[in-house]
Amino acid sequence: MIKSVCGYCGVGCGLEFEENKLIGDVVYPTNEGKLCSKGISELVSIQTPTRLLRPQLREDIKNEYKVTSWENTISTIANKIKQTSKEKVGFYLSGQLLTEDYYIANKLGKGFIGTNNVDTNSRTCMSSAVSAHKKAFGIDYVPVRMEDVHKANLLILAGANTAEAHVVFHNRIKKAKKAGLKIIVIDPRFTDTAKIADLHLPLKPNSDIDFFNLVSKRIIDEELVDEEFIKTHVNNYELLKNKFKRVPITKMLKRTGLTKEQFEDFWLLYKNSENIISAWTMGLNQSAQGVDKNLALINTHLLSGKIFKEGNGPFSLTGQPNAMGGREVGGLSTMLAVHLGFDKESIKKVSEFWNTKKINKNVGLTATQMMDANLDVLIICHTDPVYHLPNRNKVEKLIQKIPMVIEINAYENSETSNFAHIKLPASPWGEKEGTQTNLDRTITKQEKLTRTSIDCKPDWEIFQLIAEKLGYKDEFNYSCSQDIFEEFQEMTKLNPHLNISETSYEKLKEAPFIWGEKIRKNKEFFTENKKANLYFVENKLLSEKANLKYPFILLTGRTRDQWHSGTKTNLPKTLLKFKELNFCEIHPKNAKSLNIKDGDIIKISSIRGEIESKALITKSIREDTVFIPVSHRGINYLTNDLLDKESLQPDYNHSAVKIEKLI
Ligand SMILES: Nc1nc2c(c(=O)[nH]1)N[C@H]1C(S)=C(S)[C@@H](COP(=O)(O)OP(=O)(O)OC[C@H]3O[C@@H](n4cnc5c(=O)[nH]c(N)nc54)[C@H](O)[C@@H]3O)O[C@H]1N2
Ligand SMILES: Nc1nc2c(c(=O)[nH]1)N[C@H]1C(S)=C(S)[C@@H](COP(=O)(O)OP(=O)(O)OC[C@H]3O[C@@H](n4cnc5c(=O)[nH]c(N)nc54)[C@H](O)[C@@H]3O)O[C@H]1N2
Ligand code: SF4
Ligand SMILES: [Mo]
Repeated sequence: MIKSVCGYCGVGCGLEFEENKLIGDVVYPTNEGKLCSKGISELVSIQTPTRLLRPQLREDIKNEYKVTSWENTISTIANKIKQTSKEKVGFYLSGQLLTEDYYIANKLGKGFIGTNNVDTNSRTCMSSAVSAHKKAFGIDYVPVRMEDVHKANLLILAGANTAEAHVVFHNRIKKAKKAGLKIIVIDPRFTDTAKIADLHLPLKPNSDIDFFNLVSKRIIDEELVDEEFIKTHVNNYELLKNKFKRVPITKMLKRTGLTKEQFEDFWLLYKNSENIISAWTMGLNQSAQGVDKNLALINTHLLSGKIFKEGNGPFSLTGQPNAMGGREVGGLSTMLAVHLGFDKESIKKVSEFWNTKKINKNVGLTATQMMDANLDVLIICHTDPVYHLPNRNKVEKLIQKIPMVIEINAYENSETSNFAHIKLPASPWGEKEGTQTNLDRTITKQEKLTRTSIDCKPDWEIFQLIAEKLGYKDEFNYSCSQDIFEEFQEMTKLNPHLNISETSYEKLKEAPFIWGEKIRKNKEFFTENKKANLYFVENKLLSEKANLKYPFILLTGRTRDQWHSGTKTNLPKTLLKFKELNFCEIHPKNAKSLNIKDGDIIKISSIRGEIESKALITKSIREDTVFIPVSHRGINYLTNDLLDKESLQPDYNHSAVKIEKLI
């Protein structure tokens, strides 16, 4: 029997593999033996005919790909990089990469090619939370663990649909509910998660800042502020107190679209709860004010002192399996490595550690900037930007201007593959080993369960080959992923709060390791004066607005059994019984006025593009919105490419669209 971990979502469920079968690991702390349909089907996805199995190359994207050798593709890439100025090279990585893969790519890009254009699809996912954590706590740190739901009295889920996106954690929430946990869901849609809520608040899209400001005001007005905690642990309270007090109730309530009664129902549950966790995901992060939305929520916990206590705290739920590990390594272009930035001292430390003089002192391009930056070489690994970036028609135009696009993927049917010149076959989950950090800082070892397909290589080996061809053989001299992990562990000592060096591959084979537990025990913040920062933020109403021509706001999100673009889950021979993947939720009133019936094929358009889908008429959606899941591969032809100005995360969820019936 081999123990491993699911490679899909941030819950990171433990698995056991025996005689070609996968089951949940009963003693694993996060899932206690449970798995969702995606975890159960991990093995199926390795055996599909859509696997990418050979390196392929073409000079022009109008041509067909031709199968070629590793030697040829790696030489072509290295030669091109040598001829290109370093600021014209970009690495587009993924929160689904293992820590070892991430580490190597970051070291190669930032340390040796000398470009900080090393970013990740986590930019579209977690970057607002990262920025807010750093502003409020002085460090990118999640102060809550999943097991805390059993100690909480109230769980607020804001813009998070755990029933479909963090399925096994959702089971745990249901268990806690049976033992008395109260649940409030704040989401414009009546989601599957809302079905288990004691209270659902269908607020207007993008009014979360107004809502949480009302909560902060009320905490202050009713003297529920934890004065002692504030005195020792929080900055700016006296300075901002009156700003919170002056928040205009009627105006803010109107903006949220909630009634006074709904807010009072919320408040009754809130003020009577000793221990409160507020968890959030894309409904807050993916916004033109994603960082501010995060801060508005975090404020409520700092004011009431409900943080760093069991069963309490602001809980950002990471989406991808290793988005957290990527942050630890330094996989964002706005960070250098191991939570260090681009200040002089950090650059010196990292340069010495890697024994390089090539590190550039300026932050690099973000994933959301790379397409529009006249790059000459773009290496895309374990992600599908043509599918996932907003305003796809524009992305398709821009990517065609990049002379060399390299795609490292384990499957051949990504949307990006239509725009790449070189495709390199990676070994997927099950054919490789390495580590990943889940949403509550738990580091787990993924094990190799079957042989690696002949011409496929683990992602780290592919970066190693490129490094060797560029002349960095000694600097990238690793014989296995353990070598890399150990170097990374050594590097984390440059930033001692990352106590990752306390574990080892041997120990991880037996049990997971949770980093940063001392931080919450010692109530440590990492700002200059070691206190957390309150920020007063206001809703600037930046998102695209519905108008006469495009009268609905499009919300987007997950479906339970599908993983994003579906290369691994939407398979012909899948064991999964899919929930519907392609639909557009429309309120019955709108359906009636547009003469649309359930199941009708409809056209949805925005100012940027159009797609077709199937009408699903439901009262679970607000009248001013429609919902299309990201399992519709064309979703981003519609979405707006407006970004949060600090995190540069897209405002995916708030694009104005219209609907027409197709005859
Ligand atoms: N409209 C809208 N757009 C969104 C979002 C939204 O909510 N709404 N969400 C955003 C968010 S949060 C995210 S995280 C992104 C996700 O967007 P993507 O990351 O583009 O989605 P995936 O389909 O998960 O892409 C992963 C790719 O990795 C490949 N792969 C699988 N295994 C391996 C491997 O072992 N090695 C390598 N090299 N490749 C492998 C898969 O075949 C697939 O092509 O989408 C973003 N886009
Ligand atoms: N089955 C499955 N699970 C997944 C994934 C997958 O592809 N498939 N992907 C993983 C990844 S990478 C991620 S990032 C997570 C995402 O996890 P979640 O964010 O929980 O999933 P979404 O379905 O994107 O849910 C976002 C919710 O925000 C709501 N929302 C939209 N706008 C607003 C707003 O302005 N305010 C509020 N309060 N809510 C709003 C939407 O209606 C939606 O219900 O899921 C992870 N888990
Ligand atoms: S909840 Fe997430 S980690 Fe657990 S089995 Fe499902 S997809 Fe995998
Ligand atoms: Mo994500």
